[in-house]
Amino acid sequence: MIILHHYEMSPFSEKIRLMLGYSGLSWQSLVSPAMPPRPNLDPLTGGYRRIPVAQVGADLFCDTRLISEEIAVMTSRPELSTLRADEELNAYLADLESSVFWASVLSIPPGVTLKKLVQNLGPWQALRFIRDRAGVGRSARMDTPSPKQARQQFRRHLDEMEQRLQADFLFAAAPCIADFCAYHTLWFTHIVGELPLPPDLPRVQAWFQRMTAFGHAQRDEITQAHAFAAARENSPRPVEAAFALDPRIGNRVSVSPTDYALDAVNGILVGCSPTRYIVARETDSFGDIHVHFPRTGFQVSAGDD
Ligand SMILES: N[C@@H](CCC(=O)N[C@@H](CS)C(=O)NCC(=O)O)C(=O)O
Repeated sequence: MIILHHYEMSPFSEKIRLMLGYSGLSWQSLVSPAMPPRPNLDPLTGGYRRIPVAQVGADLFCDTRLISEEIAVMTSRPELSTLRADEELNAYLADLESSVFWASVLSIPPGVTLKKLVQNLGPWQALRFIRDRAGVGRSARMDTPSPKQARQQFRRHLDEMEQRLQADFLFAAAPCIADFCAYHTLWFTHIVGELPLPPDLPRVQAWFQRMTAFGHAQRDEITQAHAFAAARENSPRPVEAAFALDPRIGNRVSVSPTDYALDAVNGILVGCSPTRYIVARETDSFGDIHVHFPRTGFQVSAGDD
């Protein structure tokens, strides 16, 4: 059973929750704090700071790109994976995951963000959250737009979606990974940010309702103890022989994102496929853990000995 470490207001988590709904895959939910420290997760991943993370036993999957790939395999729905994506789709996804995502976040009026944070976290934690995210912003290796530019950019994106929506979904009559990547940014501005769906974009509105209707499938809340027991009582799944050919296999490495929230995970590189890195961590509490990262957006460097 897949465990999703997530929090309610997280747009990237919403992408995965909706994919689980679309696939009809029951899942276990462990709600993480909205900022580090994350006692439910840090001991498992060894320091990856982003949300969501998926867990199956002693395997941890970081980044929604890889979580989507896992759901695609588990549910035989290749349309949820980027593996078959052509150049056009890949370029569209890259834009959605970076500039459109930041345009959506920065479009939301600061007063609404503050209100939601205080409602969800209380005043003291809301303040901590703002300081935490300011720190993430300062260490980021990417440019973000001003709020005015963000609103214009997000509106241009929605106009382009309206044009693109000639069928029920963005690329065809059935949804694919792009629909889920586009959904979570609009979910964030509309549901979390309380901005109305533009009334002059009827296809975008209908698409949003169609996507929302997938729901979140059967979600069962679990405790940290349950997630830890799953890690302790299982071994990582075997690494395919074809993933053990890279000359760096067996080296101590450090894997980190290349754009923002740059915290690295250290361990031994045990797998390297065209799309993922697998890092083994030997832990006192759980035994061996494998942490999986997509190659896209992550870098591997020599780790500390
Ligand atoms: N590329 C990542 C992005 C994930 C991401 O940025 N998540 C946000 C929350 S929605 C995050 O982790 N922010 C920093 C944090 O929560 O500590 C993915 O697809 O999973």
